[in-house]
Order: sequence, then C-alpha cells, then structure tokens
Amino acid sequence: MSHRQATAGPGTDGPDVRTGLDEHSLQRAFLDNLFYLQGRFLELASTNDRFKALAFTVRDRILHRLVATVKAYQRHDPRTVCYLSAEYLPGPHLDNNLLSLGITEASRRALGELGVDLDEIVAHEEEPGLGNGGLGRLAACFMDSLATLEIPAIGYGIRYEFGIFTQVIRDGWQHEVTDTWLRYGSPWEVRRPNIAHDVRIGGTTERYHDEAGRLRVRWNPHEVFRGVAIDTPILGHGVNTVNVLRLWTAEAPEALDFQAFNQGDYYGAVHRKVRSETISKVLYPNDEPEVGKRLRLIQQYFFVTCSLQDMLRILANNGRPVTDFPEKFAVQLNDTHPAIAVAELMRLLVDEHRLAWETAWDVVGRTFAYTNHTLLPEALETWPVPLFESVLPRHLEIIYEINARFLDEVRLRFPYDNELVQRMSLIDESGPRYVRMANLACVGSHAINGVAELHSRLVRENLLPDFHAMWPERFHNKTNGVSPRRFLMLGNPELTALLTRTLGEGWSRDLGRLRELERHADDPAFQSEWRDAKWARKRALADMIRERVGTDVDPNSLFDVMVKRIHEYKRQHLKMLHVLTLYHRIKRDPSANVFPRTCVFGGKAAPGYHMAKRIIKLITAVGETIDRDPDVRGRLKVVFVPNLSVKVAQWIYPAADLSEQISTAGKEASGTGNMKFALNGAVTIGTLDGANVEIREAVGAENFFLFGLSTEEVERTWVDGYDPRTYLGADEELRAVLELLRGGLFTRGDTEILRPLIEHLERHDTYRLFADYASYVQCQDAVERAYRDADGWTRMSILNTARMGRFSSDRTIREYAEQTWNVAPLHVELDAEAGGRGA
Ligand code: NBG
Repeated sequence: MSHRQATAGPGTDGPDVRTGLDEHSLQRAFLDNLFYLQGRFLELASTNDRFKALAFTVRDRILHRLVATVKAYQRHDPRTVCYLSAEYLPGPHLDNNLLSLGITEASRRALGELGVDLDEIVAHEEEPGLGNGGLGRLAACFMDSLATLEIPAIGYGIRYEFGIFTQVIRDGWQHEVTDTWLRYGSPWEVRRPNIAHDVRIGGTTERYHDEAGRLRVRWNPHEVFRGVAIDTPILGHGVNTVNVLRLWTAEAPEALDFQAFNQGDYYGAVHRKVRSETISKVLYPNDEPEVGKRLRLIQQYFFVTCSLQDMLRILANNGRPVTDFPEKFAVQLNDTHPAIAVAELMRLLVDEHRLAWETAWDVVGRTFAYTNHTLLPEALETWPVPLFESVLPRHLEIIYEINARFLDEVRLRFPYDNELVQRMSLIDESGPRYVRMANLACVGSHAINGVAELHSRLVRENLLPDFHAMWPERFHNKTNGVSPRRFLMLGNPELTALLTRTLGEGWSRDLGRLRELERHADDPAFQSEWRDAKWARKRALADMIRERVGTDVDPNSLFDVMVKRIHEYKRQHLKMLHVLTLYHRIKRDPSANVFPRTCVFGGKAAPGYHMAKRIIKLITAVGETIDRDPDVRGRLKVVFVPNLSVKVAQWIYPAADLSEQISTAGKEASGTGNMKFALNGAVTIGTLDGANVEIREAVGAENFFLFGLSTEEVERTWVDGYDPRTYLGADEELRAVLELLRGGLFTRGDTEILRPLIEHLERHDTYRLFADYASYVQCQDAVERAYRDADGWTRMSILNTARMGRFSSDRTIREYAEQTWNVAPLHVELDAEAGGRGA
C-alpha cells in the first residue's frame, strides 16, 4: 500500500489535509470534517460539532504518528512496559494533544479566521473520569511521560461507561449524579473489534490426564463473556511516539447468543448480553470496604485476563515463545487492584500453554513489579474466600499452591516462627478466611515500591516488614511526579509564557532547568512579571467561581486552597477549624487585623462515606454564614467548587497562593496535588507527610510552612494513649471554635447536623486534629505575616517553582525505566513521504 493511500482520504485534495500542521491544512481539515463526518456546515454547527471537527483533525495527525510508532515497534520488537491500572484520569485530550503537536496557536488562528473560538471548543470537552483521584491521575501522568520519553508502553485498564459520579451540591450537601462522558461519544477512541479475548467466570475445575499422561486441570466456567479493546492514542510531547491506552469493554460473545437463539431462548440471550455489559459499566468510588463487591472482583479479573492474553497475543504475533514473556514485557501492578494477574498468568502458562509450574513461576517473578499506594489498613484489599472461590475457582487453587510453596520457603528461612507464617500467608485465617491481595502481589513480584521516601520506609517498616525481612532487595522507592505539560503549560499560560521567555523553549521536558529561575528571584522586574502571571490566574479562577458557584471572590485576597478527595485523614476539617478561628477572632474584635483570605475547597466524598459528606456540609455551611455576616464578609471567604475533576483542577492549581497539605503524618502515601501547586508557585503549608517531606527538602525549609506532629510522634499517641479533651482544656481558642460549631450558628439552629463530627473529635479524634491544632494556627499566623510582605512572598513563590523540577513524572518514569523495568527509549521517525513533518 502506498503512503498516499494511507494518508489522503476521499474528498481531500492532498495529503496535507490529513497530516499538515500548518494553519491552512488545519482549517481545510476542520471544514472537511464538519462536512463529511458530521454532515454540518459552519453556520449551523453546534459547539459539539465544532469540537468534534477539530478533535478529528487532531486525531488524524495523531493516528499518522501511531502508525509510524507501531511500525517501529514491529521492526524493533522492543521490551514494552505494560501498566496495569484499574483507573485512569487523563483529563480532556484536545488541549494536551494540540500542545503535544505544537499546533495550539496555528489552530487558534485557523479557527479564528472562521469566527470560531478555540478556547470555547477546548472548554466543551468532557473528560473521561475513569478514576477516583491521585492513583488514577498518576497513571495518566505516567502515560504522558512514557510517550514523551519515547518508551514503548501500553496502558491497560477498564473502559467504564460511567466514570466517577458528577458531584452536585444541593442545600450544602453532596449529591451524586451519573457521569455522562460518553453522551456524545468520544472522538479519541479507536475501537478494535478484532482484538477481543474470552473471560471466564465461576463454575468448577476438573482434573484430567493429557495425551502425555500428565495431570492437568480444566476450568469449566459458569459463564463466558468477552473483552473488546478500545484504544486511545497517547502522543508524547514534541516527539512522534504514540502509545495506546487500551481499555477493555465487556460484551457477550456472539456464539452464546447464537446458541440460545437457536434454542428459542431469545430473551435469555438478551439477558446474558445485558449482564455481560454490566461488567464494565461503572467505576467503584473508593474509600468503601471492598468486601462483598463481587462485581468489583469480576472487573479486576476481567481487565487483567484480557490484558495478559493480549500480551501473549502480541508475543505470538512476533513469533516468540511464551517463555520470552519477561524479556518482552515489564508489567507494573498499580496497587493491588490488578494483583490477580499473578495467579492468572500462572493459569495461562500452566493450564493453557502447558508450561511446568517451576518454569511458569520463574516467568511470573521476572514479569511483575508492584506499587503500593496506601498505608490505610482499611484500604488494603482482601476478598472473602467463598466469594473468591465462586468467581475464580481455578485461581483459588493456584493461590493455594503458590501459598504452600511460598510458606515452605518461609519456614526454611525462619524455622521457629509460626506467627510469621500466619502473617505472611496469602490467606488470612485469623477469622473468616480472606485472600490477601497485597501478599499475593509481593510474592509474585521482583520489585515492590512505595510512592515517596517516607511512604516507602513505612511500607518496609510497618506495612510489609515480614516481606522486607525475607526479600530486602525487592524493596525500593519511586517518588511520584506530575506532568508539567498538563499541570503547568495547559493550566497556566501566563506563567508558561514567562518561563519560556526566561528559559527558552523545551524546559518542560527537562524540568531541572527551572532552577535557572533562582537567579531572578530577587529581581524586582521579574518579580513583578511573576506577580502579574499569578494575578491573571487568580482573576481567571475568580471568573470561573462566579460562573459555577455564583459568588464573588477578591483576587487581592490570599488564595488559600485545598483540593483533593474528602477524607478524614486529609483533614479538610482541620482547615475549617482554622477558618473558624479567624471567624472567631473577627467576631470577638471586629477591628482585628486579619488579612483578607479566600479559602477554596474542592473534592468528592465517596457516596457511602457519611463523615466525609458531613465535612462538605461543614464547609458550605460556614461559607454561607460568613457571606451573610457583614462583620466578616470581605475579610474571610469560604468557597466550595463543586465536581473537582482534572479539568476543574487545571483552573485551580495555578491560582493558589497557599497550598494546604495537612494530612495526619504517616497517612498520605505521597500526594501529587502538593506537587502541582508548588510547581505553579504556591507556597505549601504542610505536615511531614508523604512527598511533602521531599518537597520541603527541595524548595528549602525557609520556603515551606511546616507544622504538626511527625509520624513517630503520631505513633507515640497510639502507644501512650491520647485524650483529645486534654487539648481542648488547654486551648481557649479551640474551645471557642467548638462552642461556635456546637451552637448551630452555621446550620440555622440545627444542632444535629454537625454533632457526629464534633463528637468524634472530642471523643476519639482518630486523625489527631486537636494535637496539631495549635501548631497549625500558629503556622497560619506566620503565613499571614509572610504574605503581607509581597516581595518576600514572591521570592518564595519563585523559589518553589524553580526547585520543583525533580517532581516531573518524567523523572519518576526514568527511574522506573532504569531501575525496575529495564526498558530503553525507541526513537520514532515520521515517514517524510507520508506528508508529515515531525515535531
Ligand atoms: C493514593 C494516595 C496518594 C498518592 C496516590 C498516587 C490510592 C490508593 N492512593 O497519597 O492516597 O499520591 O495514590 O500514588 O488512591
């Protein structure tokens, strides 16, 4: 096939219409797509029509590079990273793809001539909310960095039809509305009906002897359905590499329908189809106990088996034996959600490819690496054995066999320790029996990592000490990072322009270059440009808040921001205790000199997490009361921005002066929002938790507001005993704040609404808010003093950005590539003949 055929479609008069990056080609392509793909012309086109026409224009250019990439991968057959993740939060694709292709301004001009506003089109895109928070967004940043670093990779996951719910605030409370990201279809997806794999569920197993007389196991499933691949291309920034995000959607196999149809069971066939499709229907919100969620286990197995079968297919296509699996693929388990992969690969290799157990186990051990993302005991996945057996009977047998061999090894190494054997067992037998997914992941992986220095140490010392004692060489740290393309360039055009003027082009791919900013930290002219950039973003956020929340915020006030999932360990309510302290000071003395502050909150609560929902109510209730209070209005403001998403967050990070990272020490594995804020020049107030520790080291203690107990001090409160009332007794301001809350002032006299929150704090205070309160308030007073000195604050802001280069996800991915995956970049050239001009 000639390249011309491949690049010039019908109705076009040259290859450039589909591949050209100049203004003219883009304009032609946009109009062509409007006309031939949607049957629309400009005057009648809706915003959605225009969005699609531009998206397809961009997609052509990306598919052009995808083809070049796949050809290169076929020619070189490189070792490939397979990232297994139940969640991805890529954000809207259009803006990022325009940026990666370097055609944002050309597109703006091309559309502008037609009277079409690029920003309006970009704002129209609905993002795939296929994740809960940090873990899913990290996976998306990793996909961005893998492509940008030209590393061959596939991101595997689930194409949920309904992603994370849409949050609406009604009467101050969170309500959940189903997500509709597919309402108009997604222009980025490429459906691959020929890439489909069978998925079996339930049933029984049976022993038999094969032709050679060897004992084998057959799985007779109760149900079979199918996973079909839907690819989303992920283009690297400024390179030609396009990797794919391959998400599986569940379908009924045609064969089954057909059989039922022949037997006259038409409705049965339809029901089976509907049941199959429910598997990839909806994303589970986290923070709720997993136990009993049969569908969730099926989802995990579903995407894992499809992905592993897909890797085996690729291996076979390349003419390589199954034993080459670990040479071809480095498979990363993003938390324990895909940990069933350890047993599934054993099943595929032993039962289907007929490898000997030992050979298969060697393949498995060289293939997988596991990342832990949480220390919260309630978030560690376990499955009740009866449930597990009913869904995956063969896997339970395999897990028993892995366990028997593994525990033999443990007994040999530590012969006198029976309790150790019980702790390390893949099966928890202390009460009702559970399968422990973290233990399975550890046993089946050659590398195990945490996501920040502190977290990795706590994983070694507190979470998995027995595994660390057994295999210290497997444990390591990979501190998280974030994509500077997504979280600096896209969200913060003014700062981006200033950085490019100062540093030259290309800094986002070599983020260490931000350090050169240090030279300008005290330069008044540069400081003034820096403040202008921040001001522009604060004004833009103020506009967004006016539009979405219907309230006015003053860009001259200190923007004090906390956006992340709502969780008690993250302590949004500690921030509220500070807000109430300021409120109390103003009420007590209306002439008190409090610097005007706008406290911006955002984040979703899991639908079943009632305390988190009450925290949202607390925030909105205080916000409303303040707005009604002439003493306080204009000096203190609390806003809750609904429905935090990647898209919304892109407006928020760049506008922040102060970043709130105030979790109880030892609870936040890493945090990545902390990095996004600091990269955009916000100064952090935070505890010594997660990656805060490393951020503080990087930016310098004098440019970071530290408060609160350390992890060790928090641990000591659990050993020595902790009584929140001691703190209450000793702190007059805290007492006053609690009285304010109790009195019903913020809930129009209703004293029941906030009671569970208050009572929990006074009786238990699991997350040690009272212990950290005084230190937090003092620290906030120091923040206020610092903020009054505009030059000093600007200097801190500049130094924060300047020293955040290490928190690019490019750095994280380089570390994984070199230390865990052993993969190398593969440069992709664009075929000149095919009409492309490489970026
Ligand atoms: C989250 C942690 C964050 C961390 C992200 C990404 C889960 C299970 N964990 O602290 O809470 O930044 O993972 O590593 O979502």
